[in-house]
Amino acid sequence: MAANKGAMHTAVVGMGRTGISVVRFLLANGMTCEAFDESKLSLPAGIDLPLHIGALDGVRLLSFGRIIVSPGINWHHPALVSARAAGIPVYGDLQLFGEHFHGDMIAVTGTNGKTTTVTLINTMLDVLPGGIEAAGNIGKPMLELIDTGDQPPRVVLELSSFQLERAEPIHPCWAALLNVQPDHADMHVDMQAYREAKLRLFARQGAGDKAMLPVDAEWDALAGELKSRGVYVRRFGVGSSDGLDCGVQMSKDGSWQLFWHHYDQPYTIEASELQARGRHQHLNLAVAGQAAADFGISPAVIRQSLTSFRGLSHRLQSLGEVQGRQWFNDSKATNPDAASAALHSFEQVIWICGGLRKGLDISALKDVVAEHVALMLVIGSDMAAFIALAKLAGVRVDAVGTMQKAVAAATTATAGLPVLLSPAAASQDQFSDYAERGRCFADAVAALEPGA
Ligand code: UMA
Repeated sequence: MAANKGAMHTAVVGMGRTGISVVRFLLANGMTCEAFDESKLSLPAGIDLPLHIGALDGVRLLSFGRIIVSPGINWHHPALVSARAAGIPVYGDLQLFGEHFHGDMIAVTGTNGKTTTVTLINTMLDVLPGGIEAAGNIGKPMLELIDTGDQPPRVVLELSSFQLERAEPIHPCWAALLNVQPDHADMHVDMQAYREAKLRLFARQGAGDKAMLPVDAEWDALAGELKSRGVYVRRFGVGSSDGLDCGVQMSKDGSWQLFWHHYDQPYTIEASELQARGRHQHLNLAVAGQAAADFGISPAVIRQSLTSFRGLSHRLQSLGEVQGRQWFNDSKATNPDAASAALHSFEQVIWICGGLRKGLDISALKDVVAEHVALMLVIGSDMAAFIALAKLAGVRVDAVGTMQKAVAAATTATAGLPVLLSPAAASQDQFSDYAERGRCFADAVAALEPGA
């Protein structure tokens, strides 16, 4: 039974990074709360409040004035559904942030590429007076930026569909949608619901704001609607700098350049000057470059940032040459489209894949696997689907099970071929998260005899 039934006595559900930041924010602002989590854990030192461990108790939750839910807890959890039905406000940390933050908000969503884009925007806009802070799905809970009362003048938020679905729409002055590709089928009712959650990013934009959308026709209607509200709409993709705001332009001789616009003037970077690998990465770079230009960052600073960027850890990250072949860690590829983008970056590759499929259909990878994969080494729990994919694509497969066995098996495969870990699946069946999975891969590669 809740000890305090004040109107704004809050139940904070989920005690991971988000939940802890919510509790700290509420306590710092003189509000009372109690903590809930379905896993056995304890609260960090210095946080003293009732902690309820175990399956969420829908009846107990009804005694609170509001419920703040972490992004990783299913929005359709029966306890949350019944609380909403009873008229109790239920929302996530983004709503609290939107209500309390007063500076400029830049926000990026999309299935893939968010962290790279946000990291680059954060780096480039840091030269502005007062700098900038990055938060959200990138790993730093957004309320940590404002729980002391001091606020940065501007923030760049990486927002997941989970964060967007459980908050009243926020109002970013600059917002980008990078892509919407199948993911999180275990958490959203269907693909439409997933897409709608992402589009909430633009719901409050109006005159004076900027929105960045892919050039694909499926986004034309949204672009038209935003323009009718006075939003300045930018489009990115692969095409000409005459028709697009930023992206990658192909020349007749087969060379290509990355481009963005500073006012009406196009600026380009030759492919050979870039260190980041993969077309999907280059588009993220272009979007970040355009964001920086829109905030007045000079072309020289943008050029320097984009050409020196080598990619983030676990995102098509080169581990160098060991035993006569290149090794690439793309552990962050937790869905089929992310893995597809990585596979397209190689002619032929030994592909380490598998994990938790999150209810997604991976058979659509058939063509890219048939064209770019010489051998599939499958790890993790959802093996059957990956073995079926190998059969569909007509590619040799070995269900090795663990990362160590996958790395060992890769060393005995066709000489010289690069090895790519790009799982197309989540990691939590064998690891705490994608980063631990990537580190496990890197450690196994580092443990190989260098020249054997
Ligand atoms: N929990 C329950 N019941 C559940 C699920 C979780 O009680 O059904 C509890 C867990 O026991 C745990 C806590 O909830 O104690 C974890 O909450 P959480 O999963 O929301 O994790 P946080 O640590 O708060 O991290 C969240 C984001 N996690 C998810 O969206 C799953 C982090 O994104 C984000 O960096 C962080 O907030 C700060 O904003 C991670 C992520 O995987 C990187 N995001 C997904 C992705 O990128 O694909 C969307």
